[in-house]
Amino acid sequence: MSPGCRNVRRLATTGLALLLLTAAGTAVPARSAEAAPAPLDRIVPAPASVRPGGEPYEITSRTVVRVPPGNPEAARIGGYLAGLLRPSTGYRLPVLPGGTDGPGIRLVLDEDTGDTGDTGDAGKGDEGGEGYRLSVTAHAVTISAREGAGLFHGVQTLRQLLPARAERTERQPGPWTVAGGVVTDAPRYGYRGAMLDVARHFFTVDQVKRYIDQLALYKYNALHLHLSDDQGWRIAVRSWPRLAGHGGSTQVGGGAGGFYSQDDYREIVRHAASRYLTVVPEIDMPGHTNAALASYARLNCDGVARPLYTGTEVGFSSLCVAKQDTYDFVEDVIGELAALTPGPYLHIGGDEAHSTGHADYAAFMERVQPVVARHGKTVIGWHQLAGARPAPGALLQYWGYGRTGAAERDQVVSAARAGAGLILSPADRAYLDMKYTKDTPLGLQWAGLVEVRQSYDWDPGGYLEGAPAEAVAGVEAPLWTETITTSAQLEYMAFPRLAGIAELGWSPRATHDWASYRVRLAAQGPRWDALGIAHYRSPQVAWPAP
Ligand code: TNX
Repeated sequence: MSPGCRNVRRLATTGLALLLLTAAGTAVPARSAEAAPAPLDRIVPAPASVRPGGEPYEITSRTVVRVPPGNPEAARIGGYLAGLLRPSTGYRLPVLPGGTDGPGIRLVLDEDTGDTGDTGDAGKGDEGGEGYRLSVTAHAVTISAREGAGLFHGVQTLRQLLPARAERTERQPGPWTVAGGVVTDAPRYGYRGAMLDVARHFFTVDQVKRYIDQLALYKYNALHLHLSDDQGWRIAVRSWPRLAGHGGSTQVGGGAGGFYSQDDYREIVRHAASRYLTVVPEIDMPGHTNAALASYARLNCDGVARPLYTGTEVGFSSLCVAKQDTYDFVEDVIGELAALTPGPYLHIGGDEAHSTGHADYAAFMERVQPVVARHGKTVIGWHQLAGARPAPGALLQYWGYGRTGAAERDQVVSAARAGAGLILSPADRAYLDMKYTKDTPLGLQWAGLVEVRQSYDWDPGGYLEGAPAEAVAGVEAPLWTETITTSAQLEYMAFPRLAGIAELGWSPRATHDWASYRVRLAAQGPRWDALGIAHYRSPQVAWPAP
């Protein structure tokens, strides 16, 4: 063998083969450019701990997925993984129960996994069973977890360790190599949400499912659906049929709008559950209610139905706090929604109630919060709920930012000190509808311009000065849709910022580092391309050439 030839051999194993071979004009390799596996820590959100080393594992035509026998949930997760990889690899990847000592990709349920011990501020002891351990040797990839949620998150990690082309739906060249070593991982926070405003513009069940699949890739575990607002009512309520039938018949700009039947909603809940996300439904009250006030005259203090509204002003509508009809409505709507929703939370809005006097607002919330509790759910409200008396156990979703007044902030801090939980969605960081730069064609900018670094570089644990760190339940990235009408548009606003908020919710504080994040984030670009996810190619990130 000539020295030159040996040289090519050696380089082939380091992943430069394609480049050199084609530059030399000698051959077109059957294997792709990225022969070297991605480093074990090149994932988003950053894992709690990584110990690289040992031989890599290669997925081949003989690879099988092994799952614990007699466990339909693990079998389903195995099937999900195989289903992701079959189209691009072209391999059969059968899912086999048992034989978890054998070679292959192995899913293992194990009581002792999940407590990473070294995540420092994880603090919550992985109550949700979301932790996992991923171990890679030449023999096998083993994902172990205490519960299905952990296995599922481990599968997302494995996905990101494979080349981006693994996400494509047409057959791609190999190799499919995963770096050797061990990842031990568990979330910092138990609540990691994304909100979709389906009220300002309606999004179909399929569009919502697509977003759920995208959230799963970054280990989100909650989908908050903003189901009602001035411009539209999006969920069928049997006892008040005009809410959806009339209130759902338009949207911002005057389009046809739409609503989810109860079966549609169940399907969203089911799909979310299959991706280990819980659905948090929101009915915004007492403001943001024009669609309801247009549907039923008796909800108005003057007994006159309001016209439907298709503009983008806020703060002009209010339920009639003095009327019993209002509480009949609340009882029925919350009752039906609670019955449809397996998750623990029900969001009652409470923001921007500028047309409801303070005393009325407080009185309204005094009556409504117990209804939620009676139907077995925990209240979430926008942080203005701190201006009333948050029910025991309630979570306040903080959407303030630099310009939020001290009095308003102090009220939230006091409520947190008194036991309310916090979900952090600071508008100048976590709002996915804010423009990235002044040239962003979509979105708003009332909270400022939110570039990728601005969105990532803050700490949920210390954001609200004076609030106890234990009060922080997690983070949420809201996407309001006044300016957004298509999936491509919502993806463009969400990506890349969605990935950064996911990391703030999942990764230990000690891993927080813009320099490392931007490298890991850059590696997501080709993955989004492969998945057909529109995104903003921020100049703050050194994306690989398309
Ligand atoms: C404020 S944030 C709102 C929404 C708007 C959003 C636009 C919050 C609780 N209320 O009604 O859609 O700003 O960014």
